[in-house]
Amino acid sequence: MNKLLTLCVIAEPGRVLLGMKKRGFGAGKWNGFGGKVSEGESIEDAAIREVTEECGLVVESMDAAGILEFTFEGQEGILEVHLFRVDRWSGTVAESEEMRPQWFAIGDIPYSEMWPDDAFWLPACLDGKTCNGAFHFAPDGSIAEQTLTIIE
Ligand code: 6OG
Repeated sequence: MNKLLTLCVIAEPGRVLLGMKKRGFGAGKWNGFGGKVSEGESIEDAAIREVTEECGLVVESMDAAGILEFTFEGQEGILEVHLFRVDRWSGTVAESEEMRPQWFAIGDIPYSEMWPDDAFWLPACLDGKTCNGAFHFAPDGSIAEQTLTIIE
């Protein structure tokens, strides 16, 4: 069975909020905010909960922005990551034990310090498009195979 996760892209015109993952899976990389869907929890509720836990903001409005599947050579299982674009929120940005949030201008997104799939789908997501894809990672962390469909 696929492992269900969420990933929220918090953006306003010209900039995006990313978090430096401080521990666990993906530590040392900038990413959007999200995590595992708990048992009995809806995917949307998990997305909203993770944003508040990781960066202090309260989601006021978001749209579903696609589904990305990640697999890893030599490992069983599929990570099914549900993407959301958050365009309205309240509260103030706060560092958590898991993430150090920082705003980046759209032209300064640190792709070299992110999961390598991000460079393929994040620009389209920031443009309001829906991204559905699958990325298979080689043991060295590079992408061995990928498919990506971008819907306007
Ligand atoms: P926790 O394990 O911390 O949630 N995630 C990925 N994000 C990108 N951009 N690329 C990947 O390629 C990813 N694999 C997982 C989903 C992990 C968080 O990291 C995201 C979650 O938001 C492999 O609970």
